[in-house]
Amino acid sequence: MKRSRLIPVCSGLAILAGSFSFVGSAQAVTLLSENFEGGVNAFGAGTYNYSATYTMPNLLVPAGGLQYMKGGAGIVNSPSTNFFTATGSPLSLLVGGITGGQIDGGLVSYNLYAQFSTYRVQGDHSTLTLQFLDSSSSPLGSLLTIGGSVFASGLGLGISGYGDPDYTDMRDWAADSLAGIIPSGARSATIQVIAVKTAVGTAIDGYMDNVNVSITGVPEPSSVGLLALGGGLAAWARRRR
Ligand SMILES: [Ca+2]
Ligand SMILES: [Ca+2]
Repeated sequence: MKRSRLIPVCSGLAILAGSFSFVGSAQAVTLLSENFEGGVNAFGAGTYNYSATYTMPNLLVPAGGLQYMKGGAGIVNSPSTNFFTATGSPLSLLVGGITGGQIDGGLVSYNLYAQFSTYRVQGDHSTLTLQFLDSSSSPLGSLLTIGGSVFASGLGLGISGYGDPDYTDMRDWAADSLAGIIPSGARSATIQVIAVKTAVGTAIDGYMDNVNVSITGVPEPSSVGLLALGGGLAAWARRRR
């Protein structure tokens, strides 16, 4: 499910970096990293122990550890939704030396990553969402999401006979990710989990683990570099004619 638009941008910048000077150096900054191993977590959400065998072992990289996030209590035999907003949201994007100029120049990328599972075949699921906001804290661009209903319904059905012998339809864990360029004008971002239960059962079993949201800035071309770039492009255009 890897969806990335970074490759053409990165290769283009690599070509430029080989020819022109840049201010600063590339930097990757983690906005949020949560493995749900602590007594409290960034979403203020409850956790289950893997040893409870409500789901399959998480052997992904990074591995699941001892605990994962659950979706909380729902309404008995009724569809239910819980929202968990990451502590500190909206989180500033002007961190680790990243500037508004870099963002507005299309030079800062985001990467959204999390691991997902669910309980048996009830259809419960969690979605990790990222919403960029402008300097007035108004939403900018579309809501970015990973996980969710379709992803959860595509999870494998585990190893027959694992854990509780009654649970022959437990779900595997799988990672989903999304990467792209932060929209011009963005200055902060809200990270949220939406946990949804179908009409079946009681608990909202949208399971998540190892959430990681990072942004990576590519240095702005220096003014000298821009002048050289402009001259180079003009010369290139003349040659084309
Ligand atoms: Ca964990
Ligand atoms: Ca459930």
